[in-house]
Amino acid sequence: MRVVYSPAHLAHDTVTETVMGAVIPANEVPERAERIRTTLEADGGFTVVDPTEHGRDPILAVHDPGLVRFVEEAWNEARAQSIGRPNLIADTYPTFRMFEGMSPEFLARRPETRHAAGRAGWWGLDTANPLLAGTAAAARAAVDVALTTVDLVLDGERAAYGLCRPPGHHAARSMAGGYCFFNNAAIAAEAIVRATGARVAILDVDYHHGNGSQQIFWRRGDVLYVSLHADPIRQYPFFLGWPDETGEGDGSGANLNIPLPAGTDDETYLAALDRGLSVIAETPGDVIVVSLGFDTYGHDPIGDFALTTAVYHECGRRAAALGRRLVILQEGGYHRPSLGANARAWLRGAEGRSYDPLPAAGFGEFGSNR
Ligand code: Q9C
Ligand code: ZN
Repeated sequence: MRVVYSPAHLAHDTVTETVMGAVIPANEVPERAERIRTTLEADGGFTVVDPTEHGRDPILAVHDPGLVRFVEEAWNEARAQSIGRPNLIADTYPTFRMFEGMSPEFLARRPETRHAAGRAGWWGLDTANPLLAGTAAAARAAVDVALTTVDLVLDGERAAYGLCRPPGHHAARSMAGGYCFFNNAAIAAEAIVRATGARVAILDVDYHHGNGSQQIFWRRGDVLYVSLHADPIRQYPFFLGWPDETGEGDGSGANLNIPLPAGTDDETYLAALDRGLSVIAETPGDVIVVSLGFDTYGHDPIGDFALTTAVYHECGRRAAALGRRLVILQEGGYHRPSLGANARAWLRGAEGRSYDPLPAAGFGEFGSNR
């Protein structure tokens, strides 16, 4: 299988994030993608290829131009405003309650502040997307990785894998958040719709609900969004991901949320996956965009599921068994020692290769995240 990878992600070299205000070592770090790449290279069955440049237009097909401008300008702007921090993290957000009573027309005329941290809040959901000197280039490269993966599949590959970093599924039309800047999977799905005229399904198996992907296609019947995720009653993104969110207008019935409890194990997960896959099978279309996360793993530091490496092989096998072509894009997954083995298992399953587990070398099953 072809693996699309760009080293541009290395310059999005996050060091810290905050949890409820406390500074902690970042979870979404360059080592994640490097672990996956090196494990796939060592397997021998994968070929790593460079992305090709696709420009801004496919990004603007799903995102507000203001968000794209913000990501491109923010770092230099923060420097120009003498905000001398290693990274830019917002602390003030325009929650909708601030505007209660104001008409949509009035609201649409609220000007964008020029303060760099204010802009980060205006275009952001939360504090989990630190912006650094290399962020804009990395976010652009992640989109090129996704679109090159689309090209490979539209040119005839049954399946291809885009090692996107930063991830994308929390980024909505006008909003970054949750380690995400541009929504790689949504941009890929939109590009497929435009190239083929056919319907596309997004299968989101990251541990978190992909609020951004859901929002972008909420009123769209041509892109089906199916997500398995931690129930928002206990987990980020808290405000979306509930099962009654099924889409509106043309998108009515084209959104399926399957929230899952803490401790979800392999068996429960596979039953939920089968439910999601059967809905995809009932919908016309030939390509599935997979938002692939490994924060469902039993040892993930921010998740609470109990999945094993072996089940990822079975998940990949079942996703491929629908007979559709797969554009597989990396989202989350934060237990660094296991990421390579988990990605390898999923992708080997999707390709119809045996599981053939790696010896437990490299990390103990109860090893640290380092
Ligand atoms: N700072 C993805 O998996 N909240 N994003 C984390 C700790 C945000 C996860 C709280 C989690 C975002 C792509
Ligand atoms: Zn996640």
